[in-house]
Amino acid sequence: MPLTDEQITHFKTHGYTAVPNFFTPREVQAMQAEVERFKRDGLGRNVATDGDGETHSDTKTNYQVIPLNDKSDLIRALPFEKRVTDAVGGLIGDPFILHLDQLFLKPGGQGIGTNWHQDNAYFKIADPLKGTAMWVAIHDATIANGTIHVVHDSFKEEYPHDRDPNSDHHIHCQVPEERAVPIELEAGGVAFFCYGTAHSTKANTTDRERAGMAFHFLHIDCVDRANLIDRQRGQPFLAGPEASGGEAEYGVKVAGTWDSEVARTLTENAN
Ligand SMILES: O=C(O)CCC(=O)C(=O)O
Repeated sequence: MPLTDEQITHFKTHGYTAVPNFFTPREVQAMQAEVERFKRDGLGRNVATDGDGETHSDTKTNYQVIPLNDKSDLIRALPFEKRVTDAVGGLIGDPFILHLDQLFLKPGGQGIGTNWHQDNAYFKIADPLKGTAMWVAIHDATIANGTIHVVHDSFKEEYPHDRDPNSDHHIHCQVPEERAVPIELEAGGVAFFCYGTAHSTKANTTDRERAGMAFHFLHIDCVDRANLIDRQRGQPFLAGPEASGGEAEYGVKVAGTWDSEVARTLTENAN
């Protein structure tokens, strides 16, 4: 089990836990190379707006790429990695699916945060501890460059949400700021926070870019099979009797390919 009992208890009691060094420096290097390719190929878009929720900003950037599994064999393989499925199973219980995968990139200087929100304001699952995000620090994530922040114990509360005027599609809420906790992580560290935990990132005030990759996992009890699982969209079963290692959803065996994808990515980028 990649998580300690203490980390699991903290998640179940307070709604989040941080895990330093979850990915190795070599794995981080491969993920960073993929992020560079996403940028080069223009696979994402700036979702920041100038205060009206509509007008795209030229001065502020929140560069989002969603989904990732259709753009990168490396990132598609990541949620199948045993370290990940063991950790997620320990937190929300088996069986579960990959619900979402996305990247948020904040350029130095003009990168803005993603405002406070509870993922459950979007997804409305009955038990907010049955879904979790795994937010991966692709670069060192510090207070100065706007790392992820969470609100302690906030999964026990529901905050009213409305449209965030600084994003073309996100929602936001007010939170008890005195309970906000910044989670600083070296690249490769991860933060798990359940669907009820209010979280945000902040402006990147440094001159170097910072990216976070967010994977969301949902217990099968909370999956509306009729509406939610669209196998073509890549929401694979990752654990439990229906898990096929990706074959059912992607038509190829993805489970077990993480190490070879890391090696392939690094080789391609060395040339
Ligand atoms: O990295 C960010 O800016 C936002 C992350 C987020 O909202 C999430 O992981 O759910």
